[in-house]
Amino acid sequence: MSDCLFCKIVAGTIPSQKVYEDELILAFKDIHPARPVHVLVVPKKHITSLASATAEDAEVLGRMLVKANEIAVEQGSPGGFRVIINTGEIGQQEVPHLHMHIVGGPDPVGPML
Ligand code: DGP
Repeated sequence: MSDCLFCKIVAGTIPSQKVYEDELILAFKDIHPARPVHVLVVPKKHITSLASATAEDAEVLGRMLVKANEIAVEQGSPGGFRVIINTGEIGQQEVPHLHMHIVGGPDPVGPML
C-alpha cells in the first residue's frame, strides 16, 4: 500500500533503525520507546491488522513470534519480554499495518500499553 507508513519503512523510503530482517519480516526500533527495549516487528507484506490476517498469513505470523526471543535477547532483554499486538479501534491500534511490539529491558515491564 503506497500510503502505508510501515510499508514505506519496509521499502526503505522512510528511515528506521532496523534490528532484524529476513524475507518475510522486518524489525525496527519504535520511534517512541516505552521501555529500554522497544522493537516493532512487521510483516513485509501489507496486512492491515491481526483482524484481517488469514490462514495464508500463518507462516509470517509464526515467524514474527519465533524470532521474538532472539530479537529481545540481542536488544538487551535476555530475562524475558512482553509481546503486544494492538488490534483495531478497541485495541487502540494507531498504525494500520499489523505490528508486534516487543518491550523489555533490564527491569520488569509492568503494566503498560
Ligand atoms: P500502535 O499503537 O500499536 O499502532 O503502535 C504504533 C507504534 O508505532 C507506536 O509505538 C509508535 C510507532 N511509530 C509510529 N510512527 C513511527 C515511525 O515513523 N517510525 C518508527 N520507528 N516507529 C513509529
